[in-house]
Amino acid sequence: MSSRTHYRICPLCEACCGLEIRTEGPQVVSIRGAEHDVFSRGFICPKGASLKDLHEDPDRLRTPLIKRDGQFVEATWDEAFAEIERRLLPVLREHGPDSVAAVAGNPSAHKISLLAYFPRLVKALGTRNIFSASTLDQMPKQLSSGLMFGHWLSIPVPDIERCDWLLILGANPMVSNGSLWTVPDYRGKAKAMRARGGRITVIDPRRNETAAAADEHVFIKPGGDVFLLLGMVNTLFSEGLVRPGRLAEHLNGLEALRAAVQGFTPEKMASGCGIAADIQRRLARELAAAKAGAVYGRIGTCTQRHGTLNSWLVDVLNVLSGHLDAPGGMMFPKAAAFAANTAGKPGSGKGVSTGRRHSRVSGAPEVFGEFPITLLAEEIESAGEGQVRALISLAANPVLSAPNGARLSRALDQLDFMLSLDIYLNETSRHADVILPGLSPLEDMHYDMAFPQLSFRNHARFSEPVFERPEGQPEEWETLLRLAALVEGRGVNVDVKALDDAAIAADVKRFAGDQADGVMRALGEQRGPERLIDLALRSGPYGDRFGLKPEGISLAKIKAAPGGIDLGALQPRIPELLRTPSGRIELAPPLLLDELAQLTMPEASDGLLLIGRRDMRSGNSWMHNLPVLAKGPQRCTLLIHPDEAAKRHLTDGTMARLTTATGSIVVPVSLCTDMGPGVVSLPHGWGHDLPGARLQLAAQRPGANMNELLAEGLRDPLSGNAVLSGVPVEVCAI
Ligand SMILES: Nc1nc2c(c(=O)[nH]1)N[C@H]1C(S)=C(S)[C@@H](COP(=O)(O)OP(=O)(O)OC[C@H]3O[C@@H](n4cnc5c(=O)[nH]c(N)nc54)[C@H](O)[C@@H]3O)O[C@H]1N2
Ligand SMILES: Nc1nc2c(c(=O)[nH]1)N[C@H]1C(S)=C(S)[C@@H](COP(=O)(O)OP(=O)(O)OC[C@H]3O[C@@H](n4cnc5c(=O)[nH]c(N)nc54)[C@H](O)[C@@H]3O)O[C@H]1N2
Ligand code: SF4
Ligand SMILES: [Mo]
Repeated sequence: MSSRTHYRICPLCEACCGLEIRTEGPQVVSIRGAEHDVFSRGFICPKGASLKDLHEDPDRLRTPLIKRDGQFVEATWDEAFAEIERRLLPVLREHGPDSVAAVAGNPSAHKISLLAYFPRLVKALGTRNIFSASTLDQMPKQLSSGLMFGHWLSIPVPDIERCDWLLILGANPMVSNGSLWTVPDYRGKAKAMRARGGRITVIDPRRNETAAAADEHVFIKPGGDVFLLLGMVNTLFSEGLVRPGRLAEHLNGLEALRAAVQGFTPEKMASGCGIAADIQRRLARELAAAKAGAVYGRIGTCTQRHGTLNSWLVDVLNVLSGHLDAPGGMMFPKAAAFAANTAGKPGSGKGVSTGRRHSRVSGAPEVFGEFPITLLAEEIESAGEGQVRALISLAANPVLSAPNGARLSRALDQLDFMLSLDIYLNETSRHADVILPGLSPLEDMHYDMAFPQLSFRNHARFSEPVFERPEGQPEEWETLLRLAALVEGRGVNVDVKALDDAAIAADVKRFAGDQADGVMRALGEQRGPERLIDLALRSGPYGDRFGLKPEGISLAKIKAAPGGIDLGALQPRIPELLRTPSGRIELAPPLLLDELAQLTMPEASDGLLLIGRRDMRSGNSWMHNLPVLAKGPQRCTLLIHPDEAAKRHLTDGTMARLTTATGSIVVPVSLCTDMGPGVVSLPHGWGHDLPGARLQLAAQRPGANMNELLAEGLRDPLSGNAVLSGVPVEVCAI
């Protein structure tokens, strides 16, 4: 059999590593980091190697499933589409567009087929009921970035290769491999930074793996970041350390900010964050004094009541200390394609707004076109005009990933119709009436739309499918276009190629105006996402402008470059990047100042607070069926300090019952001296013992679902993001 070596970008997390995959015929022989990848340079984590197991997983769906009399049966694609037409269209016709909700999960950000074509389905549906994993994750950062810089994805990242002082809050890149920061081999880069004399400080309620490899770790009370950050901003003002440097002429609201933070002295903030005033002051002074300093906050700072305030204050610190948009500080990537902050007129724009509409039951504002995913259950349960009666779930598993999965599970059973686009019959898709499978990543081409906008260095990389896809199985973009046509009433027998041609022609017209015909010709025989990528690259900031700039890039050039094209270190982008109406950085958006004015200090409590954690051999809820990842010790355990355990007669390995007002679960205990005072930790994404799912390996060690403990009513009111951390919990022996 013929041996071949392939280059494949890993779609399993935000690090986007280039992999070298050796195959013999239809078999994967080995997977390792691709040394020649210009961006990841050979890095790989255990999950990258699991692509073989994912490809071969007997439980991975390869044909559509239709539920008949409560049982899933295999079906052809035509039968599945006929069933969707028969069941979904009457709901739409009788109850209108809002009666069909759509929910998108994490993998939809990692697949161009999904990210580029899901919006076409949403547009065809015309529904306002859009939900996604974004409101379990980064919506606060998107909102604060939108308000400050003018676009939801203008998010700065640490320029780690030139940084000499880095403050990390609520992130664990040693394990997560980075988030809203595409940084393969964080470990190596952090080591190199410290070897050049740089200093890394981690603020976290647990001494996590990133803290263990840093210079300093400071425990914080879960949910307390807003107080620490205010104490630091206050210090910069009160000690005359505000030196925005080059950015001074691009700022709005400096005086309003100064006035707004005046009362928040480190002394007053200490009880809120559990960090002494002198430490808050020292951190602010170190940041101000750093030659190349950066403050980076991630999911731990977002999944809190004050997630948006935290996300804002992190960048306020970066601006005031002169480290935003400066080499070695927090910088804005310039992606080769698909970045809104490289399109349109540079320097100003429409900015962002929220609350253009409100959710029907709770009245929560829309943010970035979505409602909070924690409101999905009530929108299904509550009768009346606009009730959600059908759901399309795209690569999402909210039964495990969203708070109060038990309630959502019950709600899903009330739907008139549910369609899942998923590769597994799992805790969420078991509720569907029809499941349409996607391809194995090894059967799919890959270009990251989102993550080059968040990368530590600019680059453009593409990978071809490793294997041909099975006969008759569509790519997911084809499925999505076909569904869009179906809900538009065009029936099931549409010409997908013609739909794709029509869609791209509209894009090309917008970009090229009366040159559109020439551009269409230049795009040639390409179809689907590849044609989109070529158009975006060639019309993008490094593009060849279809021949006007012959030295520029195109998809063909990237394909021809082994390991992709390096586009250099990050460069300063302000003011060009800004899309605020004022053309300035908005330091004091009224929405945020109003929220700040209502801030109250938390009440002291002596109970335990629950936080989350991630594991290197896991990826949210869906990688627990892969042998290479599932082996080894039990991962769904409660980390608890030995002192707290002793008070409850718990010892290592015994079972504990965890109880909140929402639910109760039982998990094994793991004693751990790295926990902050009164803090316990559980990972999310477990609980694979629900009836009807088909995950044979995962079911052998199902773990328990942390989200059964979390309340769906707790949110950051500005962004709609769920509170997933710092939740009071009772722990007792059973
Ligand atoms: N308590 C707690 N809860 C959390 C978090 C936390 O820290 N604590 N983290 C939150 C975060 S950050 C996130 S992003 C969410 C994730 O929430 P979700 O996106 O809902 O969950 P995932 O576990 O990523 O599930 C992805 C789904 O996509 C399917 N899938 C995988 N690949 C493909 C594909 O190629 N095509 C299709 N069609 N389907 C595919 C999988 O089978 C699975 O059903 O979880 C959140 N939930
Ligand atoms: N191996 C692995 N990698 C992953 C994932 C996975 O499931 N497994 N999931 C991927 C996804 S979807 C995402 S979004 C990213 C997330 O990537 P990261 O943002 O790096 O997320 P975590 O590893 O959960 O680290 C969050 C940290 O926040 C801390 N924390 C909790 N509450 C608070 C608080 O109130 N304040 C502060 N300051 N810290 C707090 C936790 O103790 C934890 O150390 O990871 C991605 N990568
Ligand atoms: S770090 Fe992320 S992108 Fe890299 S191999 Fe692991 S899972 Fe894949
Ligand atoms: Mo996430």
